[in-house]
Amino acid sequence: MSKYTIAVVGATGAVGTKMIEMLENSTLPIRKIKILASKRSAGKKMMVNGLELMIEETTPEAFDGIDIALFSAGGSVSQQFAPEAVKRGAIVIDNTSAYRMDPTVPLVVPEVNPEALRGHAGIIANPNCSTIQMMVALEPIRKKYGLNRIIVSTYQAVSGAGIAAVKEMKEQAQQMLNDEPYEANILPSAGDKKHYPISFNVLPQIDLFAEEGYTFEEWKMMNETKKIMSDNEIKISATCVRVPVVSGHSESVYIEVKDESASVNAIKEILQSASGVELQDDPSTQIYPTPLEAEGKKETFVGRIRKDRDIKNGYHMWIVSDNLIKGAAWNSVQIAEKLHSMGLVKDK
Ligand code: NAP
Ligand code: 12T
Repeated sequence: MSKYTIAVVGATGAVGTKMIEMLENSTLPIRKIKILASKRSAGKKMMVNGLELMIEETTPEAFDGIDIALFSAGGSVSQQFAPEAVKRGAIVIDNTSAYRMDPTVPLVVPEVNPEALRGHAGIIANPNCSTIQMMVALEPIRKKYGLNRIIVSTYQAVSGAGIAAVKEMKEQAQQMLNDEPYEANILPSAGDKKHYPISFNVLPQIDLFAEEGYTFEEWKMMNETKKIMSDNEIKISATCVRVPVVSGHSESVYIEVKDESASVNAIKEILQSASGVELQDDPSTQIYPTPLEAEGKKETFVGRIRKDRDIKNGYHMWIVSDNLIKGAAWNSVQIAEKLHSMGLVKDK
């Protein structure tokens, strides 16, 4: 059996460090891991699988001899280097939004649409963190009862915006507790003009504003859902909100199923045996998912399942998962494992 040389681009970042962790525990046959970042980190060392590895600068030549490249260093880095990696024979699994809506690029959640991998032309896109966990929970329900409509409000963790954003939140919290002056320089979006503190606050903006008053994060959720579920008819609207949580996105999700035979108990039963899902739902003992308890886990947790009081076929639920694990690093490594088990990685 072949063994793979795997590159992690953005290895020093919030997502990249988790990718390395997931690779260390993966069933993939790995010959070597190569860690790439910007010029700033080149020459520094990181421990990978008990070995001290040197971080290298991301250049076109760095992809010579690479079988699989996991990208998580921002959209512009993917746009610049993913085609270079593919040219050199690597399969790229891209965690940024650069290629997600490209019709030639599969957008994959392994529990939902692994077959889409068969059509790949070198690049595979990892969906947005908020989309992934919602797909894992809703696809088993959709398979059984069909889905007309989704309305989602997110409660997103700060680690989704990178290591610097988490550092800023902790500093603000410390300063606020000490009654000291504080600054806001990153959130809601590093690329926007105005900044708000996230500590002891809630911000109804993730990423920049785009068309019709929705933010890009909201558009990503709406567009990616239709692509992953291969259903352009599904009605979906999203409101994406940042909360002062380090890791773990939570979502309040309202759905309308097609089939009138659905019930709360039947939905619970489906989720009980769904792959990648853990049902945590018992109001009588206060069992429901929280982001702190989901931290470090690969599963998507679902609870608070209720029937809407007024809308026939309407259900509400609460979906939680670690945004850096299933939302990013684990979904990417899981895609690599699927590519391997489906025989889709070329032998060098
Ligand atoms: P982060 O903590 O800020 O880390 C950024 C990483 O990118 C660092 O390793 C950094 O290396 C590297 N980098 C920056 N500029 C580079 C360049 N010009 N060439 C090569 N490497 C460069 O950010 P993060 O939270 O890990 O997120 C990284 C990217 O992943 C985001 O921009 C986003 O596109 C994507 N992401 C996707 C999801 C998802 O929903 N699936 C979730 C979070 C993030 P240095 O140490 O050298 O600066
Ligand atoms: N702005 O992968 O800020 O498109 O939490 C993921 C997370 C973009 C993405 C965030 C973002 C993405 C965030």
